[in-house]
Amino acid sequence: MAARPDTLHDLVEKAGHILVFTGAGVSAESGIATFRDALTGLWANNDPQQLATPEGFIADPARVWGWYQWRRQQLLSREPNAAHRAIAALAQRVPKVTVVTQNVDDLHERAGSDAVIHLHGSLLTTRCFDCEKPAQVPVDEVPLDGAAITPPSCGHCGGMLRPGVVWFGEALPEDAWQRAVAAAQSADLVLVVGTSGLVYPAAQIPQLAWEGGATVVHVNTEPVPVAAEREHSLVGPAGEVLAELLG
Ligand code: BJW
Repeated sequence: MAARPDTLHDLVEKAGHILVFTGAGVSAESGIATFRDALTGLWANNDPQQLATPEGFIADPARVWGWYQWRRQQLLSREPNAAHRAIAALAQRVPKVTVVTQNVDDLHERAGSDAVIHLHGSLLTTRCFDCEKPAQVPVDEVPLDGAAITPPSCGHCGGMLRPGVVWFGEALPEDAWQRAVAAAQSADLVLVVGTSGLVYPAAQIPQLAWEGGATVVHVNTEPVPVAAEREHSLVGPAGEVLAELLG
């Protein structure tokens, strides 16, 4: 449904609790690849089944570990963009803002958002594939290109270390999921920023909020089909659209 921008501005100004639900598109303007872009996405030249499943890790741990170490290294050189900053600044004006992200980067936190809920884990954490104890692994300073690197061994049980992210077929962290559901149930406005909405159960969050009476505003470079009342699509890069909407 189309809405006049001043109507949406009013919704932001009057909201008591805004839920910001983000995906890879919010970090695209920081130079971090999205997943499903046909040309530049992380899956364009990679099979998700081989890189983002426990089975893929077992089949070729060095390939998967090397890919994630390359992404960790890349993240360290990236900075939050205007979208992350606009979202962080929102907390100064609205009684309550909850940021729920599917992203495994830390750009919301570096922009100043507090208590960000990460549904798909973090690139910056590592744990044992077998005993699940956390471990600290520095990022190599030597430039990595995604080449295979044997994962380090767990100091407790000798198992292989793995990235602290959620792969396909794995459960989301229960506490993060419960907090995201609770936020969806109490928000009166949801900004859905830069996600294809294809991956479940995360994609249920905006729907749950809508069912609870919230207005849902999609911000995406592609138009998002909106069938319902209280649902709007704003088209454009997240940095620009959010600066306009929230500025
Ligand atoms: C811009 C922009 C700009 C670009 N500005 N916009 C129900 C039905 C069918 C299947 C399932 C189902 N329920 C579960 C499943 C299975 C599966 C699933 O959803 N599969 C689908 C592919 C069909 N889900 C799971 O397996 C989940 N686990 C689970 O269900 O467990 C059950 C269980 C319970 C109990 C015990 C055991 C199991 C886990 C899902 C984990 C997802 N993990 C990944 C990888 C994380 C690690 C890593 O980074 O490598 O998470 S996959 C990947 O997709 C990543 C993302 O967080 C996620 C979502 O992607 P996102 O963020 O939407 O990115 P894109 O690229 O898709 O979209 C970017 C968007 O931005 C686009 O729309 C652009 O247009 C836009 N954009 N530039 C604004 N500048």
